[in-house]
Amino acid sequence: MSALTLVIGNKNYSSWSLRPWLLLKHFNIEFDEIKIPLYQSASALALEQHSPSRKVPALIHGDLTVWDSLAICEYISENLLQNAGWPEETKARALARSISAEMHSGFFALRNELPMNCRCHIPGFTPSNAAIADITRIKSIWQSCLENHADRGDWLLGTFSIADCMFAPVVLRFKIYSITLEPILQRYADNVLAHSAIKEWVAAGQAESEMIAKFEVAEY
Ligand SMILES: N[C@@H](CCC(=O)N[C@@H](CS)C(=O)NCC(=O)O)C(=O)O
Repeated sequence: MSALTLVIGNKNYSSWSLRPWLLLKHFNIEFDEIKIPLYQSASALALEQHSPSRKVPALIHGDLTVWDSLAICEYISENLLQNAGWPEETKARALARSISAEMHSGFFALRNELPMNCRCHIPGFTPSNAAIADITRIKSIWQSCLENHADRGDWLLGTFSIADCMFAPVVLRFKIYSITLEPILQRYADNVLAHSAIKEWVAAGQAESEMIAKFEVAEY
């Protein structure tokens, strides 16, 4: 058993769980997983046992529990990666933190209307105006990050960072709901989708059998 355990929800649905999971996988950090299938009769008790917020993800490291996706990513970067979770350069690091925090605290319409569901593909989806505004803002963030850091690599800030983990579920949502992307953004999305850890997560999510009705968005 590893000293590190990440408590997650269903891989098919739990976008918050994916974020620190991807960070750990990308940097080849060994960890155990406890998966709590959400919104079932046993879920509340299991969540209460593992997470002070009664939500996933939570990270257990020895006798310490850290909860909430962004706090977990910060903890991993600081304590297990010698800060490699964030870009080294000050301005890029500030930008990475800003867009990660914006993702963490916003985009409610996108998150509500376009829930992550790895088993789904919805070709004719029409987002509301509020969701379109979220999508437009995300595209603009990606575009300016990619254009300004292309000399350092293919990720949002050039090198892979927590910002890519925070936006990875959005990449999946754009694919699931067939959101059209400009070529530079599509290249980024394809890069994320080609990541071995993302492929592993999606395959595991697709193999799950639990159904959560409110995340099963019908075509409309
Ligand atoms: N702000 C939290 C959000 C966590 C969250 O909402 N997790 C959902 C699953 S993706 C959850 O645990 N839902 C179970 C419940 O509310 O009962 C984070 O960033 O980790």
